[in-house]
Amino acid sequence: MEIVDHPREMQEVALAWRQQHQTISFVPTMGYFHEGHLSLMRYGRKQGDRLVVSLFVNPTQFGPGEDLDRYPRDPERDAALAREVGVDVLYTPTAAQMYPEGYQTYVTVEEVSRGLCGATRPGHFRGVATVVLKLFNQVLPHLAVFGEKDYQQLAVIKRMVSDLDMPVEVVGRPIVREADGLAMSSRNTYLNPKERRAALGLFKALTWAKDAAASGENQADKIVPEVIQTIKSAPHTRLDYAVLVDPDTLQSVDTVQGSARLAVAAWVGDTRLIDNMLLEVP
Ligand code: PAJ
Repeated sequence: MEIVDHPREMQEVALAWRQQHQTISFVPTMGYFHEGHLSLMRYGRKQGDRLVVSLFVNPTQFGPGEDLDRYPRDPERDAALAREVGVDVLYTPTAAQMYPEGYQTYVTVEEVSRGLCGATRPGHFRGVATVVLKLFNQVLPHLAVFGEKDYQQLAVIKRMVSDLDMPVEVVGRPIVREADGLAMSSRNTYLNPKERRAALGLFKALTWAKDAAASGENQADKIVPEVIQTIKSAPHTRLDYAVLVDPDTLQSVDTVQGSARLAVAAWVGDTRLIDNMLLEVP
């Protein structure tokens, strides 16, 4: 595995591969790898001749007062895990290389970015879309792999790629969970033992809703209030949102027509957690 830390060098490596007709899979990350990240890498490994993983804690997607400074980091462990998966290049640019002095270009995906996490974290998806577009231009992937854990992020990236005619295929992969159901996240490390137990409220609420839908309940006004109640009643927990949405547009729906996504976000202690689940009504 090679570690590349400069955008120009990354692009040269990618261009050389492309000249040899090799296909490039790409997994963008902010590091502190867990099984969720590794599952994306293993998928990317199988799909392409070459696999690039980027590790960059992107400052433009963090708002004032968010956790940019304390975001968990362990570059040596990450490099060892990436090597085990068979990553060809671990790409680790610095903020100064990504956003040199004078930098002023940003991408806004208007509507998909607006609700859900976009409402609580203004500017977040502008930062995400911008850095992902830059990374695509540096890594030149044929295939880019994202997790459904960040469901709105996946929808934003798909929209951007389609709107801007970008020659890359975007694939979303299932959420990887801890044994008890908590969605894996680098931010779970912020939780103390009491908060870690309380954090299960999100999964419990989503699972209840999935079961209710599977038993034929298709009305949002029957499902969502119960989900809100379950999350609110977990200790140390403050609800941000619980919304039933169309899987592509992320507009909220009143009725589950076949399938819909239930997306939730809550603070457990000071840690903001997100999760979501596919609801299917037979
Ligand atoms: P990060 O939070 O490090 O996540 C990197 C990728 O891993 C994302 O596609 C995310 O959806 C996926 N992922 C995280 N937890 C997962 C889980 N439990 N199961 C499956 N996939 C999971 O998302 C980002 O970084 C950044 O916003 C980024 C796209 C790199 C842009 O800066």
